[in-house]
Amino acid sequence: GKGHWRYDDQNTWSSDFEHCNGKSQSPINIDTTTAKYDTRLPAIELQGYELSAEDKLSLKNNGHTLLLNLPNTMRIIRGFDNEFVAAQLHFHWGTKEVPGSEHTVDGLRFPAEIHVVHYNSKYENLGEAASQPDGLAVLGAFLEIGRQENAEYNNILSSLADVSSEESDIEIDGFNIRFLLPSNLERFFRYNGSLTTPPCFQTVNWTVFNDTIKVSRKQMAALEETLKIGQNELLTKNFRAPQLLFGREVLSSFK
Ligand code: SG5
Ligand code: ZN
Repeated sequence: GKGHWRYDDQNTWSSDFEHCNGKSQSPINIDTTTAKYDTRLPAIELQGYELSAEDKLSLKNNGHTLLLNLPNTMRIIRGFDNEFVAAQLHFHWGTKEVPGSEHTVDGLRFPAEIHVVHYNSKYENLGEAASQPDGLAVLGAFLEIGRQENAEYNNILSSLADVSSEESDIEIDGFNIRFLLPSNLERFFRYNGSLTTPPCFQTVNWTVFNDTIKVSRKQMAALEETLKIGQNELLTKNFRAPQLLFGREVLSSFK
């Protein structure tokens, strides 16, 4: 019914959610040859990302993604015209056979993608901000497979079995969220887009980092093979197809 949506229904999202038919939708394919180098794009500066074990965070399988709720003390303090407060982070992934990032680069899809969702501090909360034109800033980065285990990602991935059922959540200890993002925050792409899920509000100032994050094959497999939807279905391939640009410009912070 209305309000419910699935990734395998994405071509019909707009019948229940009109914004999904808009002309500034996300994700997109980032064409690095036409991205426009902008010397005035400032590096992203984060504040308060260093959480401690006393900060307890809820980690949830909501049937669409793996979602980590963040305290309202984490901010982007530079990189935009306003300050943005972190609300949650989540992931998009595929299977061992099918990569599952949402953005693609020169037509290439990466194994997975992390999104850290922030809202403009001039609004009360995420819900208020989500429908405002200047409401949201999402930081996105690609996950690839590397030789070594990524210790920082184990803060989340080691608890996956405890949220394998849909709608289950657990409390995990805070840690330095900065380390879930690439070490280089100066090289990124920037464009105006939308939420990549219904209701597809066109209110997101997107930053997609050029550098990737590496996790081990085993860690990626845990993300791909642990979470369930309902009784029998694996939560996988939770990515939306690339959307048309309709004349939008993609900026890059680097040559
Ligand atoms: C996530 O992507 C979460 C949303 C998030 C969207 O998959 O969607 C779901 O899990 C559906 C329930 O987070 C929430 O809904 C929080 C409970 O949407 C928002 O953050 C809305 C403000 C879309 O975010 S994304 O564009 O970065 N992929
Ligand atoms: Zn997302």
